[in-house]
Amino acid sequence: MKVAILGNGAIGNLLVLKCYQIKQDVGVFMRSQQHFTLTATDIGHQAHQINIDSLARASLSEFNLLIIPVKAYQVVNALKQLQIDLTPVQTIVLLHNGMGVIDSAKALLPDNPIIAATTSHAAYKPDAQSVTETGLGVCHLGYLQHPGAIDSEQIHNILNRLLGPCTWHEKIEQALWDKLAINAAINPLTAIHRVNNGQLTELKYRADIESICAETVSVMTASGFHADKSELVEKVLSVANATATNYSSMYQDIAHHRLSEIAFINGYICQEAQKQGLDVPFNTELVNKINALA
Ligand code: KPL
Repeated sequence: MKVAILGNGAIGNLLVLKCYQIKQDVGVFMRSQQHFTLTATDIGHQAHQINIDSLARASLSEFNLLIIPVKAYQVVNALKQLQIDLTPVQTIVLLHNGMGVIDSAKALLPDNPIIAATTSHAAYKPDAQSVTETGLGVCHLGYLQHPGAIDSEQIHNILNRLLGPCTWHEKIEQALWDKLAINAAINPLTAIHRVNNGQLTELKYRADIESICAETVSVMTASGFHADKSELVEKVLSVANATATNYSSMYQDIAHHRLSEIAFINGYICQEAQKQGLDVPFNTELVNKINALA
């Protein structure tokens, strides 16, 4: 079983570390061919030096499983570029925050098994050649199309070992929405107020969290998904608490003047609200504020 990872973001590098720990051979594909030593510090503060030789696109077809842990806004472009070198027997895993790329991914790779995944495993990338595992989490996965490839059992096994504990879903969209609903409150508020996740549990942010969650729940419910406002507010506060010292990915993107995933988180809520004829003024304002900061 050959595993490949696209890109060297924080989660991509974390997956390289996990492969190294379970002695799974892994190929890494980057924008340019590079050779470097990744310093990967695990959750027990142990640093590992891992040699990375990024591969040429042409060798992509040798891999059974390709994990794509890039930002939501990079997924469609990445798939367009990979499309020609992929064969239909290769399983693709999409692993990013936010929603809104599923239809494009299916249209670009109509014959491949595609898995969507969402994880709370956390990592921080202090520089291009280092990664630090900052939190052990869980992973939710499910097929978007073509389950049951010949090697699916082995693929599940590897994903369970790399990203476990894993929950496999018949319908992954509910789990993707559940994660998006948490990100929709934590990510923009931490970026706008320049606070870490833990500070959001202060009472002064409660009204904003409640308003965002109320809108998210109304859109989820109208779109046919399960959602409950008090459960969601509780969940947001518990994730903020559990990741108290983390700076959210959106905080970091804005602080480093990088593109944020706002269009795929609160922007996605606005887009789905429009389809359902709902007004979501709080989410709209968050999108505008984050875009103004970018
Ligand atoms: O997923 C996250 C993110 O930062 O994008 C949370 C759960 C908010 C953890 O920081």
